[in-house]
Amino acid sequence: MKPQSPQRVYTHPAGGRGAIHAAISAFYQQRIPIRLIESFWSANKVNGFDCPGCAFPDKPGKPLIDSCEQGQKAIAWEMTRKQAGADFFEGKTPKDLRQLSDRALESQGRLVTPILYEKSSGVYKAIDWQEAYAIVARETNKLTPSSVAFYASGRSSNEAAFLWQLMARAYGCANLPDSSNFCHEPSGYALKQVIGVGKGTCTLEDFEHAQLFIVIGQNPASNHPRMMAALYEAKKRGAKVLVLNPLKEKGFTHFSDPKNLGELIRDKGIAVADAIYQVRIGGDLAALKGVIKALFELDHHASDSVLDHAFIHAHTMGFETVKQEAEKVNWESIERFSGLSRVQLRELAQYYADSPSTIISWCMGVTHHEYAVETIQYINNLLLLKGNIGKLGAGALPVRGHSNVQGDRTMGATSSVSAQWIANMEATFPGAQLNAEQGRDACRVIDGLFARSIKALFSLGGNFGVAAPDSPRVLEALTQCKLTVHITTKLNRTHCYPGEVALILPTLGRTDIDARQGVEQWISTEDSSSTIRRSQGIQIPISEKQWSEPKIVANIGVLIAKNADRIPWLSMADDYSLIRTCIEKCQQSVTPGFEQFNERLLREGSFQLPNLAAQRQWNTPSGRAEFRAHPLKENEHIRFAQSRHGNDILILMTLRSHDQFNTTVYSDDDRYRGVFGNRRVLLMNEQDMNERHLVNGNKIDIKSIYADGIDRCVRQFIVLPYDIPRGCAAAYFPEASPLIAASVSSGHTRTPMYKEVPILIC
Ligand SMILES: Nc1nc2c(c(=O)[nH]1)N[C@H]1C(S)=C(S)[C@@H](COP(=O)(O)OP(=O)(O)OC[C@H]3O[C@@H](n4cnc5c(=O)[nH]c(N)nc54)[C@H](O)[C@@H]3O)O[C@H]1N2
Ligand SMILES: Nc1nc2c(c(=O)[nH]1)N[C@H]1C(S)=C(S)[C@@H](COP(=O)(O)OP(=O)(O)OC[C@H]3O[C@@H](n4cnc5c(=O)[nH]c(N)nc54)[C@H](O)[C@@H]3O)O[C@H]1N2
Ligand SMILES: [Mo]
Repeated sequence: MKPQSPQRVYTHPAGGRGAIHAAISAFYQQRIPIRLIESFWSANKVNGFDCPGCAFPDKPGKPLIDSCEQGQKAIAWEMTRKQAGADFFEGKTPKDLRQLSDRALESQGRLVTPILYEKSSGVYKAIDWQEAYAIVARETNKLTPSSVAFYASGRSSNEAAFLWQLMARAYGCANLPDSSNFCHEPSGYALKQVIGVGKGTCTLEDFEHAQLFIVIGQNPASNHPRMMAALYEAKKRGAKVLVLNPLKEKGFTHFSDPKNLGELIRDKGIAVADAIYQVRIGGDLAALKGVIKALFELDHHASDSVLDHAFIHAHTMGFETVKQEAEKVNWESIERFSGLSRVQLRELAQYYADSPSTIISWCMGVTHHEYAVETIQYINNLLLLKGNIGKLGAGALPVRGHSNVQGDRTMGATSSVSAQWIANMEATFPGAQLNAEQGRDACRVIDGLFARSIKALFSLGGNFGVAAPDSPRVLEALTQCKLTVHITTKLNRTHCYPGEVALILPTLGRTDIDARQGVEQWISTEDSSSTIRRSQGIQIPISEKQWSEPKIVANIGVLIAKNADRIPWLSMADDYSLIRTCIEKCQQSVTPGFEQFNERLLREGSFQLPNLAAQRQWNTPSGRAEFRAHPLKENEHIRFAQSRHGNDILILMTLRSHDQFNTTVYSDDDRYRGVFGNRRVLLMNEQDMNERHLVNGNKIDIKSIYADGIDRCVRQFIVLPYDIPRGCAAAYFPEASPLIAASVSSGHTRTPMYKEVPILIC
């Protein structure tokens, strides 16, 4: 009998009718009352709320109806009127909750009351806020601060993130892991070293002027649809778009902007990419080296230089080392590592040479790798060679994930901050006792959980145990904790793995009205182009027992901080402008551009932080933008696996489908990739399947091979033939996450190698 396959051909364009249909279904599925649907148009508008989807910047004068399907799904998911109340939890054990799928857990709806779990009773139950705070304080104060970790996901506001790090440090703890550790950490680290700022240098204005876009390791049609729309507009005005990706993602081959009526009627779009280079997983460093080698060849042969020697001379250092490295590296190894031919890489170099202004963007296809930092510094090398930083229509664009992940960092919610930041906090809150150490990041917290030296996890949003590598082991380790405290909008799997004492605290989301003493509060966020925006909810919360993140954090802070009276916790909780005044003080000499933070947001709704690199001011030790040369190296973990199993090893990348937001899975379909009704699939090259005698629809088990010898396996996945380079495979996050070793991470930043997993099919 022929095995059943969830694969179907999707002939429609990405975007287009499908996007409108999916957005409408999301409103319907989440039972959003019709009268509230118009409020969706308040997303990213002055007096509206910041879209809780991705962090791609938005146009100030965008049309009334925004066509971002993904943003609308994220909003519908948050605005749902469904609720998981006291009745739902009453008498349930963690085992009961674990029976539910991830989707079923979140589909219960918004959390509306604090929930307590105690190992002694074995069940969850609803409690009131005062009791919840008293328990958190009692349990936290029993622990040594260094054994506690405070995790933040990137959905919170600047105000909540600021209080979060203040609370942790005032309690005596610097362990502040955040979702950036799992995400763009290598981008910030790599860029800070070479251009002096760890953020992207582009604005939306640059998007409108760029002549060439090189999009590396990113799937914007699914994860940053507003960027996809901007690429589509750029293409229509004649700009070129090149893609480096193992997959020919649908948005690049066939996309229609849902706002284009003609395309909507014809159900047809355009090919946005001029070329897609199907690089091998982990092959980008080699590919970039190839492009640079080809660029030097072109420069050598051209009568007019293709490089911007004036810029290189005036602004950079290290040019010679990169040039020598480009001469030294041979085409054979570039081709072997990248999986691309020299003809392809020379073609890419020619496009680049011909473009007067180029933006290079990247996302997780670059950062979730062993040599992420080296690769990003090569992206920078390529940009510097043609002076593509600090020029209109050009720049480096690490496209952030969560809507406020960049802002959380600017607010110091991270394990490693500058001495100036601590000094400013001490000056802002005289007499407060703050821990000034460098604490544990996410992977080091996971080490601590495994070693039992981390005994409590606080989390401001997120789904730590599922987002983490080695997720089954991390979830299990959480149950060994003394205390877990989650401030969250909805229920997720991490909450089903409680510590001995556990609290789940229901919070307001971005779309909810946050009234304090009768006055509506607003919060702020920062997007990928460093624009800070005011955000105000528009929906009456479904329960009076949902409290805002700043209020919850401040109420815990006042109970656990040392010298708590030196910080005006409760006044800040009642008036967020006080928090913003403190933020402004703490940003002095740390982040330029925070002057009159509160007043400007009140007056203007948004403003952009200056980016020194974009003004060609280099805050590096040398005072110049730096070229950095790195040799090509094998990924040692892949090499180890190959030394044991030879060519049977495939390299696996774990991806998002079109219908999920990280660990929140909206449906089992991934329509752009033609996969329907099942997420437990492995996308493979057809020849690799033939070699293993596999056919479309076969069920397989997958195990990963690492030197630590730990058994990591996922079962009953379905193999699907797919256009992917030989030796490479893809599966969805988080279904395939149990295969990923937490101990194996990028050398510089300890970002997990979510996209470079050596696997065997069995
Ligand atoms: N709707 C929606 N929006 C989101 C999210 C979501 O889950 N849903 N998540 C948000 C978050 S937190 C983030 S970080 C971003 C994630 O946004 P993306 O980075 O676009 O998401 P991934 O699915 O991880 O996709 C990575 C892409 O990199 C490619 N890739 C994998 N390995 C390699 C490689 O070695 N080289 C190259 N060149 N390409 C590679 C994959 O084929 C895929 O196209 O999106 C944000 N926005
Ligand atoms: N295998 C694999 N693993 C990965 C990745 C991968 O590509 N592959 N990607 C990694 C990346 S890039 C990231 S950023 C991480 C994401 O890791 P996390 O940020 O930890 O995970 P999310 O799924 O975004 O968190 C979703 C949860 O946040 C809560 N939430 C939603 N909105 C709010 C809010 O407004 N306030 C509060 N307090 N809570 C809220 C809800 O409970 C929801 O269930 O995952 C990482 N894990
Ligand atoms: Mo992310």
